[in-house]
Amino acid sequence: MIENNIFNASSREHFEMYGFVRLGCVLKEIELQKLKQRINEIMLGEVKYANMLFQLDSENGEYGNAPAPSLGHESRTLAYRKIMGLEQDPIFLKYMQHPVFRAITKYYIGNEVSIYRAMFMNKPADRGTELPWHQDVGWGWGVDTDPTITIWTALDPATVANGCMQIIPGSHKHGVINKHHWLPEEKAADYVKLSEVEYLEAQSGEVILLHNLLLHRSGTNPSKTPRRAFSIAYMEGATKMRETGESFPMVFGESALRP
Ligand SMILES: O=C(O)CCC(=O)C(=O)O
Repeated sequence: MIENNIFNASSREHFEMYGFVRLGCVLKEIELQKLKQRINEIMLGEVKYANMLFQLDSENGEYGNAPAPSLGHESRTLAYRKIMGLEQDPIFLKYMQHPVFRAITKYYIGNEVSIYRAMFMNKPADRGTELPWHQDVGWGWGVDTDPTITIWTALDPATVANGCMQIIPGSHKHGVINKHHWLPEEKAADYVKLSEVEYLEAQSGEVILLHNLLLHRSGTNPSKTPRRAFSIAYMEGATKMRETGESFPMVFGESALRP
């Protein structure tokens, strides 16, 4: 197994115990700037890919009011809430295939690794949409395995003021609470104690490994600075959509995409 000073025995122990671990920054500042520049070019329609999904924020910040995502770029704005399909972009794909992420996915998944999603998650300045407490459950995603690994990277500093992620450390140990993803209202008091909520503030470029069953949420962004992030859900290469049998883009292994 590849050891490095970021993903090592002590980070694995922390991840297994708490359902998350901070891995620091794996990119040089100049490479981080390229990711930030590229996501802005994609939001502004200066770089286009046919199969990317774009979603705007909800008007009132409520999750249920967020508009449905549209396929392909529609409007020139830095206020997108979510963009999926970033593996189509060579700069993002190269980042997704970083050697540290290869070591992590090899350890927890194996040689052949696909992605459920390569997702830009944004809380635009003075906007943002509430994301309620949830786990990222394979059943809810419609896939035939239970993916466990998400690698989340802050592209801007994530703070309490601009809607950083909130988590319940150790909550992955409950297993699947609701196979449909969301923490049901009637169960919230059992699983979310305010004293246990941790605000996952992060520096620009900081990478956090998350267990998919870790309860997490995030709020809106009333501040004047955006909170951009990039989230990659890795899974076994053989994973398929339950209903259609469709498979997913490979990022590691024999038939991995190349930037
Ligand atoms: O970035 C956020 O606020 C939440 C992201 C998330 O839910 C995820 O990456 O699974």
